[in-house]
Amino acid sequence: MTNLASIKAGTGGGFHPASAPDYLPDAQLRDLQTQRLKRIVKQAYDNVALYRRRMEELNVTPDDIHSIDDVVKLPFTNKSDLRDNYPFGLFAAPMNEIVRVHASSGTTGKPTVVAYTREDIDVWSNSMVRAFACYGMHSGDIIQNAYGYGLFTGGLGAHYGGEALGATVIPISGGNTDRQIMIMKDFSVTAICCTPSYFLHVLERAQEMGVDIHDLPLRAGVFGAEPWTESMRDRIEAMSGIKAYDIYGLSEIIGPGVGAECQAQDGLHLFEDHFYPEIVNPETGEPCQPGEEGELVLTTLSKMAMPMLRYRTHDITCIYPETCSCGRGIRRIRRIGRRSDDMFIIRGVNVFPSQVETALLAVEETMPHYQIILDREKGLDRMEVQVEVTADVFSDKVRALEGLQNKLAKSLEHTLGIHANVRLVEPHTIERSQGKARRVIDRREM
Ligand code: DLL
Repeated sequence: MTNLASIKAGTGGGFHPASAPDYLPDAQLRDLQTQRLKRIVKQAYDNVALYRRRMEELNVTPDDIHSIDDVVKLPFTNKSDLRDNYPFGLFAAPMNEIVRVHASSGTTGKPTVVAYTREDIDVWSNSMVRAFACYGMHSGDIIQNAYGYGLFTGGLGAHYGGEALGATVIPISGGNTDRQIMIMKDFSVTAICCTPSYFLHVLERAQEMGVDIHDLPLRAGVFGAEPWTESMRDRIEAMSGIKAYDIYGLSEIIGPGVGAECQAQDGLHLFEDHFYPEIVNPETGEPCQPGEEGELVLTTLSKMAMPMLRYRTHDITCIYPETCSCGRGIRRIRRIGRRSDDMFIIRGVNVFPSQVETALLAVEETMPHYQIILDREKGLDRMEVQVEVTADVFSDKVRALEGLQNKLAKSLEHTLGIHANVRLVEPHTIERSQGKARRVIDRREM
């Protein structure tokens, strides 16, 4: 029998991560990183035309990699490289060694595809186990996994990690909030994995249903896939009595489990024996000073199916120079508050304004003046797209306007994979900018 009291207190259970590289002395960690970098650079150079070409341009071969510091000799990789080599052009392993693919969420345009060998899946699960261990989770925990299952990495990433931890995983996926609350209660769930905005919605719905989360054994939330803030954490913790932990990751690097907060809740530890971090100036690509804010660049040190050399994440953060009070030696990054590009995340789906534009302009009668307004209602993200239509259309019958509105909503849903409300506005309603158009107004309170 599981002892719920001990689980709620975060004690008991068998798993202890002391043997994980989290605690390695610095010199040993660097040795491990060096060995792995040499292997992965060779894998990339020998098997991926793009990497070989880029390295040749820089006059670098795998023989030039002597230590982890030599990572700076390597070329950068961008999201556009994945799109340009769609679908399998960056795979470094033969198809019969690739056991899984995932793809970026939400678009019917060309998604970015990522691949895993059996060994890569093990690296991923192991990173997730280390993340869960950071939160004080262990075998005996009952995990409600409300990240979406499918091409998105959230669902299966947390799922395999939870099983590898020895916990009990409930693969409920996202949505159907009333059922989520029923299961949370009836199955004595001790930890939940979902986006922080969705959990806020769960909390609000639970209140309406008369369920007080404080009375349940739930003690930890594993929240990520979108930016959130300290005030959001305070709100969640006060409303539920659980500890709300941050988890970071991106599909190109592996999925969730690239970094995780520990119980100190003061920055995210990066599992840097597998995902090597640099911070660069987002404009120039030059390295930042220690502790300085910039763009996070990651190199996968272990991923054989699809190595990523110096991947530009566009996520803005810094590396903390001090070591953590928890005793882990692996470095921490500050939580991600913003990106250096214009991508925004709504209900866990990554959206670029350019995709909205494409969807709008696919329909005649619209003008290229639009604005995206993001709001949060009862904890749920809402997206409204305001778009100017020609004067002719606007003076038309209501029926015609409704027809156009529906057409646009359908086009958006088809391109983005999520619903958006469309509001047609008269010509010249949307503010014209002097420089960069302000496409996105984010009114979501974090
Ligand atoms: O969102 C992987 C994931 C799943 C992470 C579940 C955590 C939990 P992508 O869909 O490829 O992968 O989106 C990656 O989401 O570059 C960040 O901009 C953003 N992001 C992910 N986690 C966080 C976080 C998954 N904890 C992109 N805080 C990343 C802020 C986050 N932003």
